Amino acid sequence: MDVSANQPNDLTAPAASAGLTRDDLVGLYRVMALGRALDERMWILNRSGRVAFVISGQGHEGAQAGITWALRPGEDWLAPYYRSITAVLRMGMTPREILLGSYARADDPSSGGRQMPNHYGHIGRKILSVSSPVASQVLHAVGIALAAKLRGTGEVVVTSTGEGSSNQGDVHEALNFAAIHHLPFIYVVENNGYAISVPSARELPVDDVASRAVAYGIPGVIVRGTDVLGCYIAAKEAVRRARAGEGPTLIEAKVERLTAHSSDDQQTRYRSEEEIAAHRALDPLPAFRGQLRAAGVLTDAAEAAMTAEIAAEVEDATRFAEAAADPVVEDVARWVFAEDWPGERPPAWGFGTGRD
Ligand SMILES: Cc1ncc(C[n+]2csc(CCOP(=O)(O)OP(=O)(O)O)c2C)c(N)n1
Ligand SMILES: [Mg+2]
Repeated sequence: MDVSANQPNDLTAPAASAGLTRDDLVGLYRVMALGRALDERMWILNRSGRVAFVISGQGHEGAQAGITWALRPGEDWLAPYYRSITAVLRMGMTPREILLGSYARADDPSSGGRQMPNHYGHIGRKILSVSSPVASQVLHAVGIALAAKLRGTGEVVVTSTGEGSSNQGDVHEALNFAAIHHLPFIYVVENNGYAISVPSARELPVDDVASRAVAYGIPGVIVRGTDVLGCYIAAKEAVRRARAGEGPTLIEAKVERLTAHSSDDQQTRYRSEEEIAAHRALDPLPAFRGQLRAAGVLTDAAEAAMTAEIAAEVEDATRFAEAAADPVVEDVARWVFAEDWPGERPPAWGFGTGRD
């Protein structure tokens, strides 16, 4: 089901009927704009030799903001992937924390500087650390969803991958298990049409990853990344299902990758200038901004203030991370073993017993 086929011209009425206030709409746009500005800064830092690597969320912001807006930050779980910058900002990571990761500083909450840049993670915000083998987080996320169900916490677990990664065996195992056990789990596929240089026609024998949901007996919903409201509405229903014990949902967001795969890739080797320009026209940021401006939700004054605030936040994060300390060699084995587990230790319960 493609729920984004007809996008409203004036989104205030459908937003209100979806339970979103004008502040929500501005908040959605703000987190997208912050994600974009921070991402653009990372490229500057990479090209000027300050950070080693960037893998970008540009083009994915609308889907990530809309979907995560349906979650409760700090209570629900996110198992992100390397393009999830806007999603992790929404769930509570700060620009300072994110750039500490880019600079591989000691205080990087993802891993104390051990992970690649953009391999987000934050224990306190219930954001799992990204593993480089794509889609491995999908099984981890289902494990957390199983724990949430056994403990009756009411938590929902969302994970995301690209469409190429959706072909990994882990995804089949995860969806099969989550569907059988009606777990509070949402699988988001951010379909940007490429897996590095491989176009989707060489990755998938079907047009829509969402069509595979039928094999698990779960809903498969398609949304467009330019339709932020549609992304929210789809996620809200998936969250409702999850909390009601009705099981998982697969959401496929059709998005654009507005940059090369990463800072180590040159996309003009495999994409024409015309194609890149056409995809730029599907940038969710100006699309959503236009909707908010047309609806009178985003005024000149509000936008000017927001732009200045975001610029200051990105500048502050850069200075902070630039000045932060590197990890020390004596700490290299820390976090390998659980000698310093932060917070509550996980109970040692056996599978299917429900409790310790
Ligand atoms: C198991 C595994 N195989 C291959 C890779 C190398 N790799 C990293 S990203 C990527 C492409 C993934 O494409 P997609 O899932 O569509 O995500 P996108 O980068 O387009 O958002 C590949 C093949 C990897 N990290 N892990
Ligand atoms: Mg892709």
